Amino acid sequence: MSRIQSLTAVEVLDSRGRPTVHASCRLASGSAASATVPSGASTGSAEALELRDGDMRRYAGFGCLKAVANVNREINGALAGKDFADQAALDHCLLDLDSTENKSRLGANAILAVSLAFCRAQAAERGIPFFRHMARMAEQSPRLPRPMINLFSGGAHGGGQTAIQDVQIVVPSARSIAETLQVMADIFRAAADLVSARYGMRLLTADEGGLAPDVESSEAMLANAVEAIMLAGYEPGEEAALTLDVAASQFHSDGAYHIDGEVIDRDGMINLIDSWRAAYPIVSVEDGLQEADWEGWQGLCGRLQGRAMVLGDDLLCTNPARIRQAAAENACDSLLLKVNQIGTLTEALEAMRLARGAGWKVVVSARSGETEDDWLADLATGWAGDYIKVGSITQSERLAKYNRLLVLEALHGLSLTG
Ligand code: 2PG
Ligand code: MG
Repeated sequence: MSRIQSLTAVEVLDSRGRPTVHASCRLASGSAASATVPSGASTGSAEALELRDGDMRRYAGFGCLKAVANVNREINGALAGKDFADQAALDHCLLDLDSTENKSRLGANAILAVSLAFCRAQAAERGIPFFRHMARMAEQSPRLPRPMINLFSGGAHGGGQTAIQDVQIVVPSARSIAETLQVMADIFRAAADLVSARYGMRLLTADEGGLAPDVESSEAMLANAVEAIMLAGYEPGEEAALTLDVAASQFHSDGAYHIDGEVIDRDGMINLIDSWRAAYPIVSVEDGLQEADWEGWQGLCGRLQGRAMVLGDDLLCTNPARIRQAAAENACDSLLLKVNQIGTLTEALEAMRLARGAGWKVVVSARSGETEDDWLADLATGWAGDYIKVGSITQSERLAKYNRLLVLEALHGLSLTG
């Protein structure tokens, strides 16, 4: 049993300079911990509600003072002095208190910040590292996830110069996090030189620290990525493969996809993705179709199955009900797990278990608006995610997570998944 003594929150800023919620949890035993929540730019419509103030005089309406006040007053008032056996007990209490379908009353940002801070405080109370506490909660042996690292960004993350949002690199042959990051640094440097020579671009980075050159087409991002891999001295596919976040909902309107000056339908989109897969070493395709096209996702999954992962982000929103539907309909074969899409650790763990039960892969993901907090690295390791997606190897809000993985690898004798 852990007794909460106090819960407090503060408005802090994320990597885009937008407010977010930082919460602290003090237990009666004297153990205490804090956590900060991230925020997305290309959000799925089924995500839990991030409570923003809407006061245009502060941070263009993005202020989080209401969410912060909800922690300091109502949540603290209801939970302080109470005992909780475990994370599930705490989270269910938060859900009951909010009592809405999508956490719109108290805000998923307020609720998740408390859920995470309590979890860390319990780990401290038990005197064990956070990843180990997460592993016990999930009844898993901890394992390091394989990073999917951002190289190029377009779409909502790169100022919209191309339709597709992110081209990432995985290093399938790497035996450690350290080796993965070293290979990735070589590829990033080669890519930076390449885009500077080809597009006259200075080294400016997108939301997640990836390069965002003014490419002529989405496919040019793929070709440039393969060229950068080779320039860095690696074998495309074997030593460095591509994963895409198409984020197709972002360029779907009026029943069609608007991509590279063309207007194409669902079948056109499936054919285009499959042609990319045939021409480039692509091992995973996230959000290849828009979030409401369940039938189309079945077609895409049928086409790519066994060749590349069909990864659901906006389609699933880490929502157990949507994951059940997707598994029943064969709409995808892997889950992008973003804790703030659903709003509590307990529900995120349920999402993870459902995905595993369906035989899916799980990619634990950060958001495009992040902070220096590194809890995601412990979660991905403790819950033994197959992959972790954090963004580029530039910018400290990204490196906080990679650096934590390096420390877990070096000091805790953990090894890389799969
Ligand atoms: C995504 C995420 C992370 P955002 O679409 O997968 O890259 O972006 O946080 O903007 O939703
Ligand atoms: Mg995505």
